[in-house]
Amino acid sequence: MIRAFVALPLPDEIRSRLSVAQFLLPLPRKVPPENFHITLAFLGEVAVPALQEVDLALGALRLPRLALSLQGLGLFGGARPRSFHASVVPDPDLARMQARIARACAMAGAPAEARRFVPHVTLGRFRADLADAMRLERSAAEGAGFAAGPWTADRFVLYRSERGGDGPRYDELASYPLTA
Ligand code: 2AM
Repeated sequence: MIRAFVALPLPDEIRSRLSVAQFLLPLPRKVPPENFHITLAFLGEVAVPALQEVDLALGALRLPRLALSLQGLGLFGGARPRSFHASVVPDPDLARMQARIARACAMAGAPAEARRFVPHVTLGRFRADLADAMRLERSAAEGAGFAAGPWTADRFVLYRSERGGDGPRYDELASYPLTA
């Protein structure tokens, strides 16, 4: 079984902008900049034959390039935040792309975890107590002016995620071009 997900990688320039923003945040555990990405479909543990079907299905999709931007910082998890992120500016073409990729994965036998699609780049994950939560909320509010991009997304990637002591390690299993 392989723990897998589909995501958009980020260009170096956007990664650097995010790591500067991240440096200034009081995050207990920071996602390393090489791990920054925009998740499109989290597949969980997938058997190798199903993953091969997913690869074929994703390779057969013809999806357009997208101009994407980041705007603002936020928290997921309500009163007990679990993660801190930069928000992707909502884009109907991105939502369509995500839906088509999720459908292709499901038809290939690896349904994505059902979560409402809120595109973002996770900067830190943690278990926050109330004091941390308030500090992080303030940082998110102060980060409302954070903006990066636009950049052109010209590919999407099937990643393998391996859990390690220092956090997960992501490897590219396959890359699929987005065509103009
Ligand atoms: P997150 O950034 O919002 O935490 C790889 O783990 C990617 O898949 C992460 O970006 C993570 O989203 C996303 N993901 C979605 N559901 C997940 C789950 N149940 N477990 C781990 N990662 C998940």
